[in-house]
Amino acid sequence: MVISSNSPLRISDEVQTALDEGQGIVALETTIVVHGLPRPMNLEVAAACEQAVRRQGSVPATIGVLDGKAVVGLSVAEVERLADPERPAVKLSARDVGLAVAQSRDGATTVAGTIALAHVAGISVMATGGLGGVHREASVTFDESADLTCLARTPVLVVASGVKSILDIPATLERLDTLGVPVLGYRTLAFPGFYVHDSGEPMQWRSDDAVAVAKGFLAHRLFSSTGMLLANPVGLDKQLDPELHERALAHAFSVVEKNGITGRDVTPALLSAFSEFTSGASVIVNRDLVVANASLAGEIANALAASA
Ligand code: PSU
Ligand code: MN
Repeated sequence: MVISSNSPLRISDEVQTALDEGQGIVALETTIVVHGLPRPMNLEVAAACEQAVRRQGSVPATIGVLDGKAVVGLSVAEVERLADPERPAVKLSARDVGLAVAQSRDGATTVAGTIALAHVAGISVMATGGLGGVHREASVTFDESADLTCLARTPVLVVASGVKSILDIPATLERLDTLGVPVLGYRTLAFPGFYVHDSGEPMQWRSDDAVAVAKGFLAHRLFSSTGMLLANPVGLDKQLDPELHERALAHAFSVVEKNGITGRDVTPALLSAFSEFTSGASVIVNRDLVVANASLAGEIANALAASA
């Protein structure tokens, strides 16, 4: 794709070269950096993810909206600028990207926003920590992340450690089923619970190495236009103690209820109560799993490039 200099989409030179040469490329989101993790760990995680992708021989493409451009391949300095608390960047799902560009806003892209832009640029693999999903009170609020419907219309493979346990995990899996998005377990048939290795929900499919995942994704694309979720659990040695996880969850829900927190404030409140209750251990788990997912995505992108 030829993008003129005044195009609303900017692809970095490194990513453009990788596209031209058919190298493996991994898209990385910025919402997790700007809104999902505390400073200064957020910037460390962003850098570690890029490094993990490079170590697998692929090229990272960190995505966001900066100075009125949708950028595929933000530099380290640009990610820092996006995460600067002095310049609040808005959270951009797929539907928001165009308006953010038109109104010259800075924005961090969610999984949905990131895969939408990745696909436009010609990138088919993305890594993140947790996919958005169906919220527990969704039968009343209709709160379901646009990550799910976006994945249903965007042929990108997303590597994630399932969805956070503050969400309704069985309902999220049901929605992925309805939407025709396959869920493939990496070396497991137990759907991961983000902080914990096993959410208790089963999956139907597994692959045990990057080449098998790449083969599965390529075959899927012959028969379907949806994306795919690769569920890569946090290592057993790195997970949050499942018993502590259960107690932290109960605590976080009680804090939200006691304080009458509702709507968009619920998720941040739950996560901060969770982090406080686990003395920061939940944030460390979050860091470790995101970097592991970036590494696996790098390996898969490499395998896809080799089979092209
Ligand atoms: N899950 C996490 N950490 C995150 C997110 C999800 O464990 O930071 C972010 C991702 O960017 C995801 C987004 O795409 O939240 C989903 O937000 P919403 O539910 O508003 O669609
Ligand atoms: Mn929502």
